[in-house]
Amino acid sequence: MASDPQLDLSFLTRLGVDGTHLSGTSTGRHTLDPATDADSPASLRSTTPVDGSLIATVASTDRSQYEEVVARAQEAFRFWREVPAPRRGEVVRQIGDELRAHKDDLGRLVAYEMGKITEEGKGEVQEMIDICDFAVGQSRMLYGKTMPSERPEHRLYEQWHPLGPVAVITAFNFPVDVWAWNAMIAAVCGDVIIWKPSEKTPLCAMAVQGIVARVLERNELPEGIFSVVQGGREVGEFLTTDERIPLVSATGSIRMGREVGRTVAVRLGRTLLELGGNNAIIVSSQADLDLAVRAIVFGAAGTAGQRCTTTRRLIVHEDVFDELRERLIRAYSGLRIGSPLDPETLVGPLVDADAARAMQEALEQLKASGGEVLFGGEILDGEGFEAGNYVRPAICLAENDFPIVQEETFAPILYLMRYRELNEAIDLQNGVRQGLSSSIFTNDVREAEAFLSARGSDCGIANVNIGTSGAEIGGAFGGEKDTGGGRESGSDSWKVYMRRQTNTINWGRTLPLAQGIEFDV
Ligand code: UN1
Repeated sequence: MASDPQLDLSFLTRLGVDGTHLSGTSTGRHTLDPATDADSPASLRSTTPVDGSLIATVASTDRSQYEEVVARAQEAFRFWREVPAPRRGEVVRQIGDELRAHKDDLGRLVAYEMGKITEEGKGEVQEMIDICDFAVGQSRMLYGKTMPSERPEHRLYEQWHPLGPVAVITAFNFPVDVWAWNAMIAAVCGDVIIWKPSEKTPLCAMAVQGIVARVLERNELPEGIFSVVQGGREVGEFLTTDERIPLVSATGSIRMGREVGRTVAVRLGRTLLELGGNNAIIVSSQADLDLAVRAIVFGAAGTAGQRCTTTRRLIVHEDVFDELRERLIRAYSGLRIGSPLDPETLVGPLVDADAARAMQEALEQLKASGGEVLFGGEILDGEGFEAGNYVRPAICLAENDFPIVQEETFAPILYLMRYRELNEAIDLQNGVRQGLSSSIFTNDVREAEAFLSARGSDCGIANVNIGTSGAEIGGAFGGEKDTGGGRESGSDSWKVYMRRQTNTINWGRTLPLAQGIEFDV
């Protein structure tokens, strides 16, 4: 393995995550000692999807370490909330600069630990840099409104204050970026952040924490503005049940989101949920098929189908159905599948062999419902594919109401279905429990506007002539229905990380009551 020139692992050293057994729990630059030894079941195993081999074990956070992390976070919050927001923005600007300096290495680590191709790994780091830039600007725009008071010599306005320690629970598929969406915005808002990354990608979080820690140190800022806890469900529950954490932002499956939502709701905390998608593209008879094919292949096969915005369903007008199907099969036949570290590769592995098996089960269920696999779907074997997690992206014929089509299978499976009238296509598009992303390909402005209107797509994201994945950070990101309703990243998502205070000031010499009430004493 080491003799393979593509497996130059020096980036691990440069990112400070080389070693065989690591402690991933940290507050700022302070790494808490491993609570467990490497063989303990409480250690996480970070394996690379490249060949399934072990990169390192990482100690899980135990209860006493967790208490230490929260104590430091609370202490840091008491300081950080008083720092002027533009000064907080300056710290985030420096984090953006550090990320720029480490973009290649961190992008490679993302590829190595999670399995997306290096180009997309670097794209993920670029998205972190973009959100840093956005957050710097936002730090000068935490606007509250001033309203006219109904009473004379009164001023009525609102202002926004930080919430406190915010938990950010992230998924393996975007192991660094989704943290940044949350953490960079929350940081300029004056919150402190406790991150629980996926158990499958602990090293990515450690590397990011190392980058952030340097900035904290240079600016002599307290430990605990940014912390990391590592572990599975139990560590997640430390956070969701903890009344000291006013907001839990969680990305992952619908099942996980329901649990997080329920647990946090019981203590009347807030959640920001970004859960599964089941995203469709409608291809009209008026579509530019050249554009559509490129967008569909990137959306459905890119990231090996492991984005929450992945295109899973294709709803095609019957007039262009046969042509589009053939063009897609041709495009899929040319997709280079291989190591995510090879610059020639377009489709990397699935995260692990379990995911490949889940894909096989989904295809079996599809066939049992009467669907058909038109292309691909198999697990690849042979040299380089020994780990059992490389698959050929699949194109299938399906009906929207097949049970498996209603599910999000985190793998590259594209379900094709046909339609005749646009309303029918929109009903199919909306006819799933999830509501994240959606698109239409059409050159007909009436069709496009109908799709975007109140009777159109019911998703949080609705696009025209671009695919379902690859959203920019400037917009609010998230979806409706079982996707959880949360909005992260751009637009006014910052408000989720703050508490709103309404202030009324009487600068007169009398005490008029609102609503004209007389109450003389
Ligand atoms: C995710 O899959 O959780 O829109 C996030 C996109 C990316 C983010 C996806 N910017 O595809």
